[in-house]
Amino acid sequence: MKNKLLFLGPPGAGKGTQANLFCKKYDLDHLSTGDLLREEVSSESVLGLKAAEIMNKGELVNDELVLSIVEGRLVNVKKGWLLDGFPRNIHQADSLEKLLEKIGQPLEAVVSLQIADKFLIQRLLARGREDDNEQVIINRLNIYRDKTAPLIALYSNQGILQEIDGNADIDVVFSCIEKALG
Ligand code: B4P
Repeated sequence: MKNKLLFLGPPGAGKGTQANLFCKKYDLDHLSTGDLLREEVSSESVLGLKAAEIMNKGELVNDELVLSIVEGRLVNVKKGWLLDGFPRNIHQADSLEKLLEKIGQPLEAVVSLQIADKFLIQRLLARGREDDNEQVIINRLNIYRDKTAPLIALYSNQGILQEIDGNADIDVVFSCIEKALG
């Protein structure tokens, strides 16, 4: 099973849900920039307060902050890893490539979870996190299309992209991912 992974997808596609299941079963280090940022927010640090304001508008947090969080974790990693929600734009993807080159652990596969907007909006409204209201969700979807979706072509050109239908039951999506990465 491949164990240097990245899960990509629009907000609510199930990246976090699937990454949790996958890391538990295959004992990987789960690196979710969303979770790490939310931890920073709960600590009420200066950076956390700044991040909260941006996240609650559905925008992307400053690249340098996110990169320093990821770098701090990846340089110490002792097992396989899964990046969830990072990179989210081309600049983050370039920086990731340099970092992985430095630590000699190239990305082995990228899972792109695909699902129509109407299902995403229903899921996120049902989840009801602070950044899950309709106006903010629409902003997050627009930013995804503009900044993050171009990464699909980037990884497809590198021959490491696996496209998975995210509009199915959680265990069905999970089996499809396992099959694609096996
Ligand atoms: P994230 O924490 O990454 O969250 P997300 O994209 O909204 O959700 P995800 O796709 O993980 O969905 P989930 O599994 O939870 O980002 C939040 C914010 O952090 C961003 O807007 C941004 O501000 C900031 N941020 C994060 N990373 C950043 C970066 N690299 N750079 C800059 N800023 C960054 O699933 C959603 C819901 O659907 C859940 O309730 C789940 O139970 C349900 N669900 C999942 N799979 C399902 C299925 N198959 N069927 C039915 N329901 C399902």
